[in-house]
Amino acid sequence: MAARPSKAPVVEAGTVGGLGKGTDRAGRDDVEGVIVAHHGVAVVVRLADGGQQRVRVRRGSRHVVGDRARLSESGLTSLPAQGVLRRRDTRGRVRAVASNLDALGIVLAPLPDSPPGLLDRAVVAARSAEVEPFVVVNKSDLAGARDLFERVCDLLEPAARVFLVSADAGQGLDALRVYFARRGRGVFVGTSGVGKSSLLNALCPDVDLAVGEINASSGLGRHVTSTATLHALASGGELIDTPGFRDFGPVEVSARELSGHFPGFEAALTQRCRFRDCLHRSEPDCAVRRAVAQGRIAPQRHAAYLDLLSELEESERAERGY
Ligand SMILES: Nc1nc2c(ncn2[C@@H]2O[C@H](COP(=O)(O)OP(=O)(O)O)[C@@H](O)[C@H]2O)c(=O)[nH]1
Ligand SMILES: [Mg+2]
Ligand SMILES: [Zn+2]
Repeated sequence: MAARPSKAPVVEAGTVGGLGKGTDRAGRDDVEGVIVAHHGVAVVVRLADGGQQRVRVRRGSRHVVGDRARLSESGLTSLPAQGVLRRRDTRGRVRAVASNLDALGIVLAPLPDSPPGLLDRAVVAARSAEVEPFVVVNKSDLAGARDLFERVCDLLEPAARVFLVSADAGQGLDALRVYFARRGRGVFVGTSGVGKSSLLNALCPDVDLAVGEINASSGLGRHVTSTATLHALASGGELIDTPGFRDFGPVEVSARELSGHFPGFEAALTQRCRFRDCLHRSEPDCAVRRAVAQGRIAPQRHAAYLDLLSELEESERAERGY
């Protein structure tokens, strides 16, 4: 997929066009902008005046789409960011994929089914990064969509917004547009085939992403040249597209913090457990286990929490080397 951030001309670093007014080429006036595309060896910076500038960067540089960055004679410097979405790459290294996010949209559909735990992981990852999670149940035209929507609402509302839409039929999208206009910058995650690219196309018609492109190529996204691109929505807000983004573990949350972010535990945890560091596994006088016993938390939800907890403990042990 090629990045198409090109309402304004893209200019190679070292030329004058596209730079902010009054910029001094001797470097006395640095310019600031937002990184709107990342192509490995180059990034595209959107400047305050709407112009764009392409800047060469070292391969493996830490610039992330969504970063505010300062451009000077000495190169590009990303400023500290919040709301950073991270994942592990194929070699197990933690990588930032998008920054300064306000919202993380988890896309689900009746078909294809999403891997078990994806929704929980994504919600935990978002909350631990202080990004607001929301859910888009796509393909409302297919049987099973309403059931899925209702299940997700039971699980997440009122803690998170849930939308039922059809990207292909253009249904339910206005509510999503209003949400983006209010929240700001978002990103979609979800398993391949649920309709992330279709949603982006429907919300930003200028973008024209190849739908199904990753499915069609056996190389699982090897043909994708950019790691991410940022697009402005005509109705307000922004969307970052991260091709090939499929599943992720909550890479930053500790086993201790997990329950505080786990969907469905919010009400139970307004009460205290006997132990302040309770992991809600088998400790006595535990608020979560009490909620399970009283039917306020489904046993399957507790089991899902325990699975994720064990997984986190496992990776914490692996990182400490024992
Ligand atoms: N029935 C139906 N199919 C959809 C809808 N939205 C997307 N699709 C189809 O789902 C397939 C995968 O969509 P795509 O956007 O590539 O998914 P991605 O892998 O998550 O980016 C494509 O064949 C789309 O046409 C929808 O609302 N209803
Ligand atoms: Mg896609
Ligand atoms: Zn407890």
